[in-house]
Amino acid sequence: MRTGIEQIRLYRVDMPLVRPFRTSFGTQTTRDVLLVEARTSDGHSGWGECVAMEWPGYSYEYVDGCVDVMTEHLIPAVLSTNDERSLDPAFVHAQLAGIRGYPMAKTALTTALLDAWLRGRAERLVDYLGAAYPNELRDRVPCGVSVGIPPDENIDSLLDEVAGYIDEGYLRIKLKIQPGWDVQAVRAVRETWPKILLQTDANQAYRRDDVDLLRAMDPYDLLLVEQPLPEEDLVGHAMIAAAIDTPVCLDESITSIEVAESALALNATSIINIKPGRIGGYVAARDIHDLCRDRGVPVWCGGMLETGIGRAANVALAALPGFTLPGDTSASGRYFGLDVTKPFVLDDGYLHVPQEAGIGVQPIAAVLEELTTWSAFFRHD
Ligand code: NPG
Repeated sequence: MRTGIEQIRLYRVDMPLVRPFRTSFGTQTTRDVLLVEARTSDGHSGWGECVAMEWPGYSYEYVDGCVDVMTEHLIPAVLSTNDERSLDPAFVHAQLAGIRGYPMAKTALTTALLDAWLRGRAERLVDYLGAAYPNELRDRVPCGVSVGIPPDENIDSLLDEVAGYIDEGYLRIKLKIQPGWDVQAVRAVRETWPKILLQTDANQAYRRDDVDLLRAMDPYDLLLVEQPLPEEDLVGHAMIAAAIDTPVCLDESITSIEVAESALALNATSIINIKPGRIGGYVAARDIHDLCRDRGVPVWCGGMLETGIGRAANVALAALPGFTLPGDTSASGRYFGLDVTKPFVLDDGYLHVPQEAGIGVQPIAAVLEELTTWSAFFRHD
């Protein structure tokens, strides 16, 4: 028999964060991470990470729901054959095409399968995604950091946290904002560091009527404001974009390449945050990158507090040439005391793209065992 999927394993891993992460949609103190392992009949293991949170605060997906849709629908669909086609990315895509939604669950599973397939071919994810740009792929990517709303809502606490990140070498600061925690935070950071690359992220916390609140941040030379309005409101984003000087960048709204096209056509966004988990995988992410590059629209790689598994794949994606802005691809130490993989370490503001085949990293078995709270496996009948 030629190589096929032998087994799919799910792991729930408890990863305490080094500090609480507060956004306009809630506070996270730990990550309940769902990892997927795809074992092949020729002995390779591929890995994918599900970026859903424990509760449906950022999107409708959440960890228990992802386990359910994987168990009941996604895994049976990809296990319906175990010949060599079962790992082929185009075949996998076709197998899942009839199941709507659940992009985070799909991304985790398809990344594990893609990683296994690439390992079998001794090919790196970055080379696979960037096949159209072989001479323009980078071997390191510039990194920004996303700074939550301080639990005490104190400007000095914010400045202390930002100072620490700047000392570590981060090249761009992103401040989480919401009405009541916006212009004063932006002003304080801008006055303390007049030259730092600075941007904001509202996670949908404003409404069309709040245009004056958003315009009040125009004097502070921001790279962009991310997702000010509810994700469905593309026209509202176009109105805001026309009314303020700071460029609008969409995140939550961009759920597919079709929405990306619509948002660009409406002038609802002039920059796009690409998160594979939000759009259903790394191939879809690459396609949005290619579209934006053709149109001269800058993109950057978002983050969802990933472990080294998701981070490795994000860093490979961010090595494509259209990723012209620093991403939310911070070092492992920004999130976790102990990562499940060899930690990603900041080098002069950059993370290095893994050099091994596939996503280029794998969990350290003893760490995975220590942190796993639940696991399950699935194979052909
Ligand atoms: O560095 O990974 C990171 C975090 C970047 O701010 C960040 N992520 O809204 O983009 C976001 C936010 C997020 C994190 C959203 C976790 C959902 C879950």
